[in-house]
Order: sequence, then C-alpha cells, then structure tokens
Amino acid sequence: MAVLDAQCVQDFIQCAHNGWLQGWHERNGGNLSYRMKAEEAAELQGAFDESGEWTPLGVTAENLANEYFLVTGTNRYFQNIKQKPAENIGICKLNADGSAYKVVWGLTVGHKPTSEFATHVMNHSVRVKATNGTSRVISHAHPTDVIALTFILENSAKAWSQALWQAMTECVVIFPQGVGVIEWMVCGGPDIARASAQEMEKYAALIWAQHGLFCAGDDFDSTFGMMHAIVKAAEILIKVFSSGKPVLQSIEPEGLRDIAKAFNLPLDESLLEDWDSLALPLLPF
Ligand code: 2HA
Ligand code: ZN
Repeated sequence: MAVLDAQCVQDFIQCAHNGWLQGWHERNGGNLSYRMKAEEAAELQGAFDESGEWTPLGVTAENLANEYFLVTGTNRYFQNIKQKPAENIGICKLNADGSAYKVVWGLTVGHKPTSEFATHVMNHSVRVKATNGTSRVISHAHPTDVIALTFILENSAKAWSQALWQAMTECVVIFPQGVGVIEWMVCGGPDIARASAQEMEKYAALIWAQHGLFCAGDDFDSTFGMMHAIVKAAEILIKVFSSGKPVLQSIEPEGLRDIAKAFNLPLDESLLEDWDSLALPLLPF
C-alpha cells in the first residue's frame, strides 16, 4: 500500500490542516505526531526505507522501542501539508532502546522531524503509561488566546484548571483531570522534553508559558477536540478580562462536582483547593 493511501496518514494530514484552518500554526509553528498501530506500520512496511542512520533523541523512551511515528517536519509549514504531504511530514522509527530515531519515509525536504520530537516522544512515553497504551496522538500548537492568558494567569495547574473550568461547562467534561503548565523555557530540546513529560504523566493537556499548548489523546478527533475546547475557553476568558467589567458569576466548585457526578467523571478534587473564583470583583487600580 502507498503510504499516502493509508487511513491513518489521511487522518493525520486532515488533522494538521484543521489546525492550520484554526489559525494555530503561523509560519512553521506547532507540530503533530501519531504513534502508529503495529498493523498500520506492518501494512506500509514495503514502502519504508530503513537503511538510514540513527539520530540520538537526547532522551530515552524504553517503552516505545521499535515503534513508528507519523510526524511533521522541522521548519515545515502546516499550511502546506495537505498539498505536499511527503515534503512536510514523515514516518520515523525508534531504535531498540528508544533513544534514537531514523526517518523511514517522507520528510523529503529537511529530512528531519520537528525540533520538538524529543518532547513528543517523551510525552507519548508517559501518556502510553497513563492510559494503558491507548494514547496515540500528541499535538502542539500556538493558539493566540492561550498564549495571551499565560501572561496573566499564574503558572500552576490549579490556576489554569480552575480558570478554564469556570469559562464554559464543557471544559470539566473534556478534561476533568485538569491541565498542567510549565514556566517559560528554551524550546526544542531534551530539557523541555523532560519537564513536559513530568507534567503529562498527570495531565493530557499542557500549557507552555509564552509559547503554546500540547494535547494528548487516543485519536485525532479527541486530541484536536480537547485543544479546540481549551482554545475556546481561553478566548472566552480573554474577552471577559478585556471587557473591564467585574465578573458577577462563574461556575463554582459545587457546580463542577455536580457535573462530575452527573457524567461520572474522574474530577481531580485537589485542583479545586484554594479556589480562585473569577467572580471576585475587579479591584480598582
Ligand atoms: O515547530 O512550534 O516549538 C515550531 C515549534 C517549536
Ligand atoms: Zn511551538
């Protein structure tokens, strides 16, 4: 089978294009990866060239040894993926101890996966453990309102989870375990990969201060959907904060607990401690 005819490759391309249409991927911003199922990789084996060299990742993910990943290319633009997929995306295989990769298909321009590949691999590694193997997609984007919020919310999982949950009812349904945050760091290397993975052991969504957002999920729809919901909630908060009006009411902890009960959600109660209500009157300054 030709790589571009595979359903998972078609879905990957569509997911990337949908992110572009949302305005999340200026220039070469953002990256996407998909941990292929064994049968998906097996079906495409005849199209792979495994003669290339191994490139060290700078991190090790033993539990992903020998796995294949669909991934966007370094310095490539999401806007071009749909039209020229083989130039802009590729398939990389990890080596037998999960410490290095080789490109086996695609990335015909640049020949390298995203500069955040170490973070993607580390995040896959911890999400595979957190979900008993069901997690397959990691998406990274630069949504404007999420980045804007990182200037005015504290860099803590509590502050972010509380703010997003209060912004719209669906948020606690979509991410009842909350979202993690890391402070600003240099991107594109093993340090931010390790810091990210430490948070993504607990959270399927992670904010990078003054940079963007990572989301993990079992498939493209749920991963994209979680990102979409976080971006929308961030937009609501920015609009509310920008209105200059005191907030009269928002969703309170009891409301979040009631939703969790009604929908049988694994709400992280610890994130409701030290509740910071958006409905506090704005202080004059
Ligand atoms: O690929 O988003 O974080 C460009 C980036 C780096
Ligand atoms: Zn980025």
